Amino acid sequence: MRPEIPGLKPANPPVLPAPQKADANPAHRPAISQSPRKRVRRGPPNLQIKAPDRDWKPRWPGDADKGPTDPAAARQEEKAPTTVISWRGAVIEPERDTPLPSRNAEASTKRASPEARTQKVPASPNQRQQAVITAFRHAWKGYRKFAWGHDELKPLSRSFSEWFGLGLTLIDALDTMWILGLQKEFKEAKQWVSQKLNFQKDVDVNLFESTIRILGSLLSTYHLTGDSLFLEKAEDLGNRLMPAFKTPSKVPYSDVNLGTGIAHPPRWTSDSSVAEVTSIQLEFRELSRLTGVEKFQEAVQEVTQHVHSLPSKKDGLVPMFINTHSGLFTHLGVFTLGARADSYYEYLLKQWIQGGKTETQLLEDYMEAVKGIRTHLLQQSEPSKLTFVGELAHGQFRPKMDHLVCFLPGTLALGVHHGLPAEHLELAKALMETCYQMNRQMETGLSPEIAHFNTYPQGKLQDVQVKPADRHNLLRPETVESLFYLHRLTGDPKYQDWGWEILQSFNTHARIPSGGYSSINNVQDPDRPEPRDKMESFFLGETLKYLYLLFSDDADFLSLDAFVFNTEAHPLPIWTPA
Ligand code: DMJ
Repeated sequence: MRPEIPGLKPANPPVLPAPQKADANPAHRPAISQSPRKRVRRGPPNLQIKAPDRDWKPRWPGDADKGPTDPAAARQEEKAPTTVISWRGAVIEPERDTPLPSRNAEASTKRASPEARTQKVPASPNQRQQAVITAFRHAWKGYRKFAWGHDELKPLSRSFSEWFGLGLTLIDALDTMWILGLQKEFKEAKQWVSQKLNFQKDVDVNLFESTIRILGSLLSTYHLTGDSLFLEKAEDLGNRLMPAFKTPSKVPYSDVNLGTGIAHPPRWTSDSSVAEVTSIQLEFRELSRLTGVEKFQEAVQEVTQHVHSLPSKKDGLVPMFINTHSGLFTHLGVFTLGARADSYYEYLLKQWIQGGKTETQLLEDYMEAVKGIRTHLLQQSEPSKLTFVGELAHGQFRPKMDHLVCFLPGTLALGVHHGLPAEHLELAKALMETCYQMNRQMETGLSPEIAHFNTYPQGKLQDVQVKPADRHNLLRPETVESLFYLHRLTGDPKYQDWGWEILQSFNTHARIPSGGYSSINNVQDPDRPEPRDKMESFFLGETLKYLYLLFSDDADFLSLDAFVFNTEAHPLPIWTPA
């Protein structure tokens, strides 16, 4: 039975289709001709690898026979204060050995699970969606020609860079191609996955990044296509990531070697980022549900439970680092919704949604965090009174907001779609306007990586100020991601218009004529935006996907009642409510 939360508006139950059924990127450390588009039939085929158990439920540590075994965790649990939610009274350069793809797509591999999530055939793309398809094809043209099978395109040098050596862009873009109806491109990419993708490789990968981008995309593509190839690859990767959890605290190390199974923290610390260890849950839980192998979800639920029990939060806000040995938060007293903490908040809500809104603790933590944001991090800028989310460092407020924080309006809106209070939508709308202005007030129309807000009336100063070190744009998705949710929630076409402006700006300032798009150094100089020679995989995995979905008026396509998007924009099914 689902626990009732007093005051919670009953939400539409997620509908399962009938049974056919802080980041660690180094960049953040510092046309195929378009033929007339045929109507593409999307939707899953038939078969089955292993049917997910429809009654499958996440197992929380302590649910059954086992509790936390780590003494530090146990100590912290003893001391942990009771979470109180008061919301409306509720308690609640590498090898160049990969050949170009063959023009012949391989024969279809065996088909998979009847439990793969079905999709209605979407309407034919409208004009704006066609423009996204054109942008995708241009990006793909560069990747295919100069970086095929490698991680990231360097569009200016017409080359590539490796991070994990796993064809990151190709994998991250798989479900986008499916969604955009790019059958030919999808088939070529699938052939590469089938023939070339090999996780038995002596390579260190970042647990979080490989989970959200690779595992997430493989699972999502499995659902959209019903093709067991993608689930097999996902399970192989999941197994190889598991050694990361073998730490004294069970809070995972940041890195793991896929070939040797040796996991380790970064060289300079034994800490992991809080966002990284708490934003792998959607994917590992889904992998368990699909395979019936519980160890994946057990490992991540243990982390969730442990982080839930930790002290040193501030009204639901978490520090940015956690030690893998002690299991305790470190670098205490600094609170941000930006890098290294961002998706912790996102995954509280999204796991609650994924699990059919049964795991009340997740909702409680989310609601408390939203309250904490309101209390400690919200201020208004001058002269336009834009509501922004700043940072708190040892009691001092800093009017600094990463573009990464622009995921928040979308997440708040998603919560409202699932029954959370309307006041969250009001906050979402205000923050959405701010994120739009972070783009609009720049000469290129593209947001800087970090904005500083002017909080005192000072002559002609604009609201958004940018420091020279922060004026780059990495083709990030967060603004358009939130525009997508805000449009779905409100139907207000202004959100589509704002997204359209941003797409134009990418085309004007980041498009490289020979193929691909590039991150740029200076969003304030439209004459010399200085391309940085890198196309991030999330430009194809997220940014263009969210733009395409934003421009659609079909709310049933990838319905928010049937799917929840992971933090890399890969849609995963919402489980049947209990
Ligand atoms: C993506 O990998 C994900 O959206 C992640 O949550 C944050 N960083 C990038 C995009 O900005």
